Amino acid sequence: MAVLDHIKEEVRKRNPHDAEFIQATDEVLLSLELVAQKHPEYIENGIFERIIEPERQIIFRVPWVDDQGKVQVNRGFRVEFNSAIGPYKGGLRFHPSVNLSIIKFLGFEQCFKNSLTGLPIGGGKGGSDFDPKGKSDGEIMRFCQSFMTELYRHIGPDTDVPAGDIGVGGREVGYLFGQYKRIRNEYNGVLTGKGLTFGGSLARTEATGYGLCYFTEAMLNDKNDSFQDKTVIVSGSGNVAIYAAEKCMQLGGKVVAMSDSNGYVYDPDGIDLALVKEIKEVRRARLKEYVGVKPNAVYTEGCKGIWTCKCDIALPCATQNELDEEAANTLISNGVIAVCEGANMPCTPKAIDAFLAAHVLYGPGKASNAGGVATSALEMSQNSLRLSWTFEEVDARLKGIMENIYHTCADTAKAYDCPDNFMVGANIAGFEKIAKAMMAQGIV
Ligand code: NDP
Ligand code: 2IT
Repeated sequence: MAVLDHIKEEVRKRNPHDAEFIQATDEVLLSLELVAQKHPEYIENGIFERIIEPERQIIFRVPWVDDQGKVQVNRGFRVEFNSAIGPYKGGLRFHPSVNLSIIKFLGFEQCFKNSLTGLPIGGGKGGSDFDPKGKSDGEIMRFCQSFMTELYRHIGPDTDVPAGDIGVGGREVGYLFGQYKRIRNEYNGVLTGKGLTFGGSLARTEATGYGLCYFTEAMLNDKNDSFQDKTVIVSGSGNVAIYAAEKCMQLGGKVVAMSDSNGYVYDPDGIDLALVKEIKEVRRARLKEYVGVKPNAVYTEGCKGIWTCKCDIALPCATQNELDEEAANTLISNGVIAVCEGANMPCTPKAIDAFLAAHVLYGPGKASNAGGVATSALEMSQNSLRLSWTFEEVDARLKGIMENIYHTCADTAKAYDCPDNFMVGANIAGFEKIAKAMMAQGIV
């Protein structure tokens, strides 16, 4: 029996309905077996039991009034997972599928990701089952104001610093910030992803997608390869996907397919990103409209089919469990050489096993998508300094951080006799910094 099996059992006993949380903790605990065998002091000090239990979980009612004058009620969450290495830090997700399991899995992943950035940020996540689709700006504003009217008491620039995630972008962060400032009468860096006129950082919008490509490029360079002339699939067409596609093209790759939750477009001429931005960012419309403008492109209903498009590199940037074993096997038989996660936990455990077995380079999200939160931490630094850095300066720091994360994962994987297993490398390297800080701070 593995040393950490009883912890896995404990997770199941305590969280019987939380499939995503169990999936995320199982993966990390499996990697940490190797650490547990080497470090009995972590077992003696209950580090594993403590690291899988959130420090605080907040659930609250969010009442608001829609444009028809009808009262609506949603559920709000903030899971403050681990503050050993810094204030809780992580995004807010507004999507009808949001529940406690999803927020806990995201908060758990965030702890290791934030640790890997090398910056002083702990892990947390929040959100609501509110569906922003089809809502007016007024409805979004009233919802955000109601959400913050409860959340404000739990957060602060040195306590817990939320940001965006699915369904939460610049517009929502603006409304949330306005309400926080009004209630607290304080102007500070309590949120990141803010607008550039009120404390936001240049390059934060681009950071997750750009960072994903910097990580992928570092991984490919290590094998004497690069994005140059590669065919690439990017799933999703939101914040992460759009800027992943943009950087990929700048690095010489050709993106041929993108998706939204309804379906995907395949464009043999290469995706027209200006058109995708116009459809998704400006008009908040459906990706299907792409083919109305680009007759050579094909739209197919259903987002899962995107993985049947032939590619060298796949960048899943939509949501959890969007790429399963069947999709992985299709990608492998089509000759994929690298899969890097822009989304959180987009590949199922069986898909990951398939990639590792086939020696496909696999970049786990907690490493490869850490550029967003890393740049959020740079936004916090700029807010504390009360100044702003140039785009080039932030982008250069982001690139350095992503290359460093790649090498940390690769070196750690080697040190634990699992060369090229960046999942094991990321889980162990992320864990080690948190565990050392927890050991030093006593049983808290
Ligand atoms: P957005 O809301 O900007 O975009 C999400 C995209 O994914 C949309 O194209 C959306 O399609 C699609 N999508 C969402 N849910 C589903 C679903 N259930 N099935 C199929 N498609 C879906 O979010 P982000 O780009 O910010 O986030 C994407 C992923 O990246 C998430 O996993 C997030 O946790 C992760 N991430 C985000 C970071 C950030 O800085 N924003 C940082 C690190 C990770 P549709 O438009 O139809 O809803
Ligand atoms: O999953 C993530 O890392 C994010 N959604 C970004 C979090 C942040 O605080 O910038």
